[in-house]
Amino acid sequence: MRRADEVPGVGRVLVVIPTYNEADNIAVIVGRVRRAAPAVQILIADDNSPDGTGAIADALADGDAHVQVLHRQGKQGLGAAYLAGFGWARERGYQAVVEMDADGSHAPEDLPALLDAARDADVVIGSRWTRGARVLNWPLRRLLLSRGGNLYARLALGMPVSDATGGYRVYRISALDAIDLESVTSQGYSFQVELSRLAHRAGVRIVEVPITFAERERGDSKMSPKIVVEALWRITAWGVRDRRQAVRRGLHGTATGQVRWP
Ligand SMILES: Nc1nc2c(ncn2[C@@H]2O[C@H](COP(=O)(O)OP(=O)(O)OP(=O)(O)O)[C@@H](O)[C@H]2O)c(=O)[nH]1
Ligand SMILES: [Mg+2]
Repeated sequence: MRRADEVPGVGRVLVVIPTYNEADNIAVIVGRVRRAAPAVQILIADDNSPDGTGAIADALADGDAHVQVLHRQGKQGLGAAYLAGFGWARERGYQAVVEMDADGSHAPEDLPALLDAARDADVVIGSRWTRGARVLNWPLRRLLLSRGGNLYARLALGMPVSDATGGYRVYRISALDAIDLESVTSQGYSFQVELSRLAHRAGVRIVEVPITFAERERGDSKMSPKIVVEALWRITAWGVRDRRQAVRRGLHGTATGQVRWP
């Protein structure tokens, strides 16, 4: 393995980009990642997009040894695509994976800062809601949804994370090994909250880095009321479960201090 394919202090890094109908975006985002972070490898995890994203991804992979494609049978949700990408990375000996949307909301130009932070962390969360971050062109209802969702997640789960719903992250494979990924049940965006929670409970080092987040310019959002409802009820269920566990531990005198009450 050439050292040029390693990120100093982190190792071999795979950027997983899940796609569903991102034909207008995928080539642009891949080009930006290649320029911003030439050492990383890219895996496009496409759920058999009807708009031909998979064929464009194949053409990109044919022309660049740093790009590969994981074709999946059909739309199974963001979480399932990421889990498949994580497994792919682990099987091939990568030391870290990056989660990044295809629509340009997650600026590849921020990736070097995230990878830099990963030198001293197990999980790096690109945050929209920490000092120095910027959110561009988002309508008020999306701002409110994100702020409200994060506030609720923080209160319900007691996590010291400003952007538990954000999907621009670096995970060391060793951190994923410390998390029981088999137990993950989220399909949509609650996947990000679920992984934040599991990482926090596993006691791995989580660091947040401010990012510049921009509204997608091309293509359609896959955000839906169903995804919001899934996130709300799952966060509530986890919060209730964590409190029950904390109470039981307290009763038996074995509280670990892992679960923090808001
Ligand atoms: N493989 C796969 N990718 C998906 C699926 N659902 C969404 N994605 C991808 O996940 C990323 C995030 O989805 P978006 O539609 O941008 O969701 P969002 O960022 O919450 O919504 P917008 O801000 O409106 O863009 C994009 O790269 C999508 O193409 C899915 O079921 N399978
Ligand atoms: Mg998006």
